[in-house]
Amino acid sequence: MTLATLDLAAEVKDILGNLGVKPGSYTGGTLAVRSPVTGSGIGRLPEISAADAGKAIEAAHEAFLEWRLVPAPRRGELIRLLGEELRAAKSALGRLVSIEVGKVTSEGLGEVQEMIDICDFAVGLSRQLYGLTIATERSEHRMMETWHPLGAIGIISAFNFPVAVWSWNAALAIVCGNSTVWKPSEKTPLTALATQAIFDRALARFVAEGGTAPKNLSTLLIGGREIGEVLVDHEKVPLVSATGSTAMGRAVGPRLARRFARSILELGGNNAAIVAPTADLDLTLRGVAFAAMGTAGQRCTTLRRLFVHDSVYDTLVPRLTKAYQSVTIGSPLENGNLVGPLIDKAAYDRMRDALDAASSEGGKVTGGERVHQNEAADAYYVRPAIVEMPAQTGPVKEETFAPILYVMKYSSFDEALKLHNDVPQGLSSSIFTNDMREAETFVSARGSDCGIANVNIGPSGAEIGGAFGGEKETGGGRESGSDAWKAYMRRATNTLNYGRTLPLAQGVRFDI
Ligand code: UN1
Repeated sequence: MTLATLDLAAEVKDILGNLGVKPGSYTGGTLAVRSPVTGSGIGRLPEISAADAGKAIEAAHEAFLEWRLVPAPRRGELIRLLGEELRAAKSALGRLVSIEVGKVTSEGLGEVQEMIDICDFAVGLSRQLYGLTIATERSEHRMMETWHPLGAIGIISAFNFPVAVWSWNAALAIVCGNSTVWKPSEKTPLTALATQAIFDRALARFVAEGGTAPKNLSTLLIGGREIGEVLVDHEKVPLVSATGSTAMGRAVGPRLARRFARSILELGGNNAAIVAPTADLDLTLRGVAFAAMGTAGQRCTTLRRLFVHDSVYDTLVPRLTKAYQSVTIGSPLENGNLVGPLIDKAAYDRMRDALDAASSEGGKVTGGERVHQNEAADAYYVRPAIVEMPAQTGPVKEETFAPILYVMKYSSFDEALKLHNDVPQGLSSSIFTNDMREAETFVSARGSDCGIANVNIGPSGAEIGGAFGGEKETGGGRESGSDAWKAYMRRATNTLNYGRTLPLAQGVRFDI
């Protein structure tokens, strides 16, 4: 089937119907959604007003007041059911992700798998929300810490992981005893509607099993930037987890700080890999290809800068360039294609601007041209671009959300490390080497300055078990695994006196 004859609006209607989404929530409204696969319209969603968004947040706060009283392992049962519902919906929701974002089939399904994985993680976590007992200097006293639910948690997500990012936040926030309020990207509200319907089904099962759960535990707000602002400014929202560009983070961060609310910021990345003289070049080639071209270069963790040692440069770079020229680009719904479309024309324009800027800095560009425009004039398929740069200048220091890989030559490891860290962003990184000194140095205090540092795998495609996030302009937030759950709770330090005297700390006397 060619792109021109695909009827995605009809298929979307079927998928949403099967997942339990009512037609009124995606037809006849003001928010128009296009599929990047064909460029054609697939929905028009009614948007919430700012006043109603404020009321919905109040209701989410009320839900929190009840939900925090439910024991954590019981809260975990709801997330276990969510995981079951997601397993049942995996192929439909994965397909919808592919249609709405343009991800190739295995990546659309992989995104839903990531949701299932975090649910499993959160279920285990629901029995492990623990604090420490700490030695006290006072006799017959005990000091301990307790972790308590925080409130209605705001979630602002980006188009590129339209549902997984919600689940990383929501699964943890909910087992931690919070309610959630979600403002998805305006580019991907249909997958959000589907996810909300799946959540509602899990909640209904939980209640049918005899569980107690408030309405409005998970709220979805469909709307534009002003709705995001209501969420960010609402006094009943103690934490907002926001994923998107550094520009978005610069707008959101100070607004939250002004009212002393917490933030988890997951902003831009400008991820690099170093290819050392001892690297296994077959493995490197595959690792680089997936990390740089996968998801059409639209992951926060996409590989954007490659530092290749001069002893292997002439072996690796021509092979890589060949891979770029032969990679299959086309409908993400067709098996065999590895690179789908960019999200929209604006993304394509930014890619072209970055390539022009790179050329004027002396870069040698291969690829970057549009393909399939005769079949679908409003869809933006591009050949991934590889750019050999004389130095790390101009657009190389910026995040362009497109498949552009800047390649640079290095001769000493220390020089490569310095260049690696010499960008404003600090999300993910990797080194391909079989020299253990280099590998260990890369992950040490004087190595990569990123939140994620890998050896012999690319920077993208993280599992949910580790904490996800980065440093510097990436925003510093951590989501998903490890102890990221602590961000969704408030810590109290408790000192309990079980004696009959009142010794004061630090030897202070106050005898009345
Ligand atoms: C993102 O691009 O917003 O590590 C998240 C990865 C995925 C998540 C990326 N697990 O590539």
